[in-house]
Amino acid sequence: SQDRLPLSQIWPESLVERYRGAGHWRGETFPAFLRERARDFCDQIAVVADTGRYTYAELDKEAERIGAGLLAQGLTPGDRVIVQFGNVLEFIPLVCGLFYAGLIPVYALPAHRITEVTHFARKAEASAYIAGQSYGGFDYRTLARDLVAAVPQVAQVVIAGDASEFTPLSSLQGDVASLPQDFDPQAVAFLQLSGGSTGLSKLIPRTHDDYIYSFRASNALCGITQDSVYMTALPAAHNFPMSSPGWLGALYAGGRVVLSPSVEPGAAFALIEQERVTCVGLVPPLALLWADAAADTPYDISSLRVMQVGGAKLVPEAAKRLMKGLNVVGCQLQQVFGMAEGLVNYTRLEDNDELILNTQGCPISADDEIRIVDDHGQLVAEGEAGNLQVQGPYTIRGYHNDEAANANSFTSDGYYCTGDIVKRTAEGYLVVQGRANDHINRAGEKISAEEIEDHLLGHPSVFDAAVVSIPDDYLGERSCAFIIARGDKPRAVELKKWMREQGLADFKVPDQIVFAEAFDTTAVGKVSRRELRAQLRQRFLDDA
Ligand code: J2J
Repeated sequence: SQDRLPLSQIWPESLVERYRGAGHWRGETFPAFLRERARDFCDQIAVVADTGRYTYAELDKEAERIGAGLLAQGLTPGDRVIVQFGNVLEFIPLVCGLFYAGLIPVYALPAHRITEVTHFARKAEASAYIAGQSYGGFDYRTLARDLVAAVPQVAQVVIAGDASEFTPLSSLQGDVASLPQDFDPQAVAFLQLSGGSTGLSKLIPRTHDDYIYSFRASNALCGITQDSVYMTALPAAHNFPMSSPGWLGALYAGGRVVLSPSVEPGAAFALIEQERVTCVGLVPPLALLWADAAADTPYDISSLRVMQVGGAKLVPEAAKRLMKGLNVVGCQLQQVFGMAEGLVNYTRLEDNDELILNTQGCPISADDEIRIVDDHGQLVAEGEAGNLQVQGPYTIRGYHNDEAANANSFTSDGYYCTGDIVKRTAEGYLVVQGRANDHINRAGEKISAEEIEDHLLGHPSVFDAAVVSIPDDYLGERSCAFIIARGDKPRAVELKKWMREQGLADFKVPDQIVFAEAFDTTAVGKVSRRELRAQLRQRFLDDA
């Protein structure tokens, strides 16, 4: 069946026994826990968004309607369904409905465009695409039309809002008795997206057992209970606000999820006051923006107890400023260093300031096995920086349908090579030093240099291109494309406009374009792309 992991990606039996024995894997499944909460917390509010709210009982009913309706449309349990939504009310019951129907969500981000979504549809062999009519000024029906033309296997399109020629989400109806009853906790529940360190994003198969463990354990480390109100301000489909502990953690605890359509402090603070939000997860630039705005906001945000910051490095100086700002409103800072492939590290709420300011936390689980190795795979001395590798009860052992990536990203003994360079402190906390591969972390949005270079080379006036990350005060890193023109130099604004017209996520358009006469290839005859990128980056920084 399509929702089973291939044999090569299943955890070895000895680990399965260990994870079960330790109580990490409890045989829970998404449909089972959601139905249980619907019973236990029926009249409590589960989800709030700008257009309305659902109690747990209403969420359950709506999920049943959607799940049964999708099966009635001809989808079969195990089919992959691409979902692409912003932070809107429909997203949560839709995802729950897919779980109820045994359909496998593939989580596209709202910023993704036809190029990315086509890639996901092909890799996942998706049968359906479900999106909101529009979000952030973009009409997803146009994307849907291009997608079905490019990937005929996508036979169903369902749209929330004005669906045009497609099936309206609100019209779905089916026989609730058609929903499957038995779920395998070790089966794949959904496909998450990788940050895409090389080339296009890869698909990450997460099972019921492993993912539920990750947010159940996160709840305990982040103080999430049935009294918690968790705000999703980053895109709800991203792994951080979904599971660390995210909106799934909040639902698991019987708490309340508040979807903020905006990351702008004014709008978000109004929601925090209104819903008495207790916890929110942000990327560093937003966290700093919010902390500054908190100093003289007219809104009462005193309910906020924990602000989590992750997705990109929070440097100690920024952390200090942040902590000061948060202290004023009685809110704690928690650093989060995680990845959609699995491993998540947190500073603990009871940690001293020293650890919270200077480290990215320690792993969720005593069974997260961390190795820090040099470029030859040898363990580095304690306290030295090296490549972070991990295996554990919620870290994947292979990407979905991607042999080439698997050969590069996993060791022969099943560890995931994160691509992050880290140090470990005496306390066992990790400090992120950088990345091993060429990849730009633009305020938490990951961009592969290789992918952007490939796109740029498609332009008739681009002879060669090298994309590098440049330190940026606000974004942490920004992207800079060095370009050798073919014939007349194109104008930078035209190149950027052309990139957008290729149907690429906006955050991948280079922030800066610098024309070069030639790339230095003298050193080793034919310089590697990595070496070239490093040279260009250094030259740029020296000139600045
Ligand atoms: C430095 N780099 C970080 C941090 C992630 C929780 C939190 C974040 C993500 C996430 C996530 C970092 N300092 N605090 O999925 O559940 C960089 C690393 C990492 C990559 C993963 C979660 N937190 N990073 O950001 O899959 O390079 O997940 O390998 O998008 O982000 O990116 P992604």
